[in-house]
Amino acid sequence: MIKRWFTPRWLVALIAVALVAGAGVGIGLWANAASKPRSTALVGPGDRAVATAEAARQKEGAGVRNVTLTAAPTTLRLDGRKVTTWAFNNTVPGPEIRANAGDVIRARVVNRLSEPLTVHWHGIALRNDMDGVPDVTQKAIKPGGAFVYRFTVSDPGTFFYHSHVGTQLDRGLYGPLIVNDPKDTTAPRRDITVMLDDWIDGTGRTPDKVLDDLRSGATKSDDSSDMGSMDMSDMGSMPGMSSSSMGTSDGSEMSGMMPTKNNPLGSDVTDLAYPYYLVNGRPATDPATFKVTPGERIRLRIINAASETPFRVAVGGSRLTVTATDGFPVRPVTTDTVLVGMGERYDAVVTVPRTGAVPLVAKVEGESTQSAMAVLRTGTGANPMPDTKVKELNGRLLTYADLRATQAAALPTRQPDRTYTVDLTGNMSTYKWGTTTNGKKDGTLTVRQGQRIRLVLDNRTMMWHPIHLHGHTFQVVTGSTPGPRKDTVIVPPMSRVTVDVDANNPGQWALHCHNIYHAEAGMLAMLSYVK
Ligand SMILES: [Cu+2]
Repeated sequence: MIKRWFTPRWLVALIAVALVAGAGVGIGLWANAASKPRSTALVGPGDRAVATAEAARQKEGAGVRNVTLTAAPTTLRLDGRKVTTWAFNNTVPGPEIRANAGDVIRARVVNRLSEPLTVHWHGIALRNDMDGVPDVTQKAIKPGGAFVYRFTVSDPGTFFYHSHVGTQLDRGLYGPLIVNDPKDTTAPRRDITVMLDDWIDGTGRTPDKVLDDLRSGATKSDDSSDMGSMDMSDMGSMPGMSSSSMGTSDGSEMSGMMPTKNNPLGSDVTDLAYPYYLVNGRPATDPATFKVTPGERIRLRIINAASETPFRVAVGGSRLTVTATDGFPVRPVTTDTVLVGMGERYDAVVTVPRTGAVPLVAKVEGESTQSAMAVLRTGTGANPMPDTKVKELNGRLLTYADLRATQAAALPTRQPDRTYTVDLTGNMSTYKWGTTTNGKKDGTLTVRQGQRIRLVLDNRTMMWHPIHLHGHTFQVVTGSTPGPRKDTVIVPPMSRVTVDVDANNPGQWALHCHNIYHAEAGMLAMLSYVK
C-alpha cells in the first residue's frame, strides 16, 4: 500500500497537479476527490516552465556525476550491537555525493525495499519533477523498481539527500550531498562531513510504530502532563501576545515552557528519547574519527539528518567560525557553539586546538546527558569519554541575528508582492499538527513566477518547528540586514519568524516541518506556482 504523505485536505490540489502534469500522477490514488472543484492553472512538474528553468541552469561542458543508490534492508553495527534497518548501498549515512557547482547529477535510485520510495535532494534549487515528493512531483518508485533523477546543481554548498516517503527518513535512508565551489580558493583543504542522526530503527520499534505510539499518546512519560499537550491554536486572538510577554508572566507553568536565551527552543524540545545519537552512523562509544594535524584549519560541514532531535555542536578547545548555513555563505562569525535543527546545515572553520584526541560533541538540545560525539585525532591516545562535556557548549550560542548573508548571496532589496501568514498549529494530546494559511486550511500558497513572497511563519504551538521549503532558499528577516539565506528555519514556540523568497523556480513545492513525525501528522503546506 502506498503510504500517504498528505492529509485529505490535500486531495483537491493534488489532483489538479496530476492533471496539469498530464502524466496520470496520483490519479488512481486520489480518484475519490476527482468530483470536487479543481484548478487547472497550476504549473505542474511536467510543465514547460520547469524545463525552461532547468535549461537556464545548464552550463555548456558541465560535468555529469553518475551515482547509483540502492535502497535495501541492511544491518548496522552500533558499538557491537547489530540492528536491522533500511539504507542506501548498505551504509549509514549513504554514500557521499560530491559534485562541482554547475554539474549534472544523474542518480539511479533502485528500490529493493518492501515499500515505495522517493529521494528528495534537500536544499537544492532543482527542477520540480526531480524533487522527490511522492504523488506531487512524481509517482513513488515501487518495490523492485528504479528511477533516474537527473538535475543540474547550480549552487555550491552543503546539502543532503533522503527518502521522502512516510517515516523512512528515520531509518538509515539519507546521505550527504556536497557541491564544491571551484572558484573558492580560500577554503581549508580538509573538508569534514559531520552528519548527525537520532537512531531508533531496529532497536525494538520501527519508525512507523513510533508514529503510531505518538498518535496514541504513548511517548515520553511526562508528555501527558506538560504544556505541550495544551491546544494553543486560539491564543493568537489574545491582544499583545508574543513570546516575550508570555515569558515574563512569572510563576506560571507557561513561562517555563517559553524560549529563553539559553533555551531558545523552549523546554518541550523533543517528544522522543532515542536509544542512540550518531555522527556519521556511529555512537559516541565507538566514535567516527577524523585524522587531522595540530594547528590545521579544517572545514566542518554539519548536517542534521535526525527526524526528531536538534543538536548543539561544539569542538573541545576551539571556537567555530561559521561561514555558511544551508549551503549559502554568510559573513564569517566566530562563536562557541551552534544549534542545528533537523534539516539545517552549518559550515564552520575550526583550527585544530592541540595534539591528541579532540572531542566534537553534538549534545541533544534540552537534555543534559544525551549526546553524539566524533573525534578529531592528531595522533595516538585514548578516545574522549562518550559523555564528554566541553565548556564551549555553555559558551556563546550562535543566533540567526548573528548571521548576515554575504553580498553575493543576499536577495536584492525589494518589497514583497505578496505576504502569506502561515500559522503552525497542533498539540501533543491529539498529535495532529497542521498549517493555516491566511486563515484558510487548504494549505496552498499560490504564487506566480517572478514574485517576491513574504512568509510569516507564526507558531501557535508550545513546541518549536524547523520549517523547510523545497526548491528555494529564502532569506530570514532578522533585523540585521541582510539576513542569512536558508531553506530550513527554526520557529520557536509561540513565536513568529519572517522569511522572504523569490519565486524563481516554477512547480509545486512542499513547505513542511522537518520533524518527520510532525510532517506525517499534517504540518505541511504547498508553495504552488500558477500560470
Ligand atoms: Cu514540527
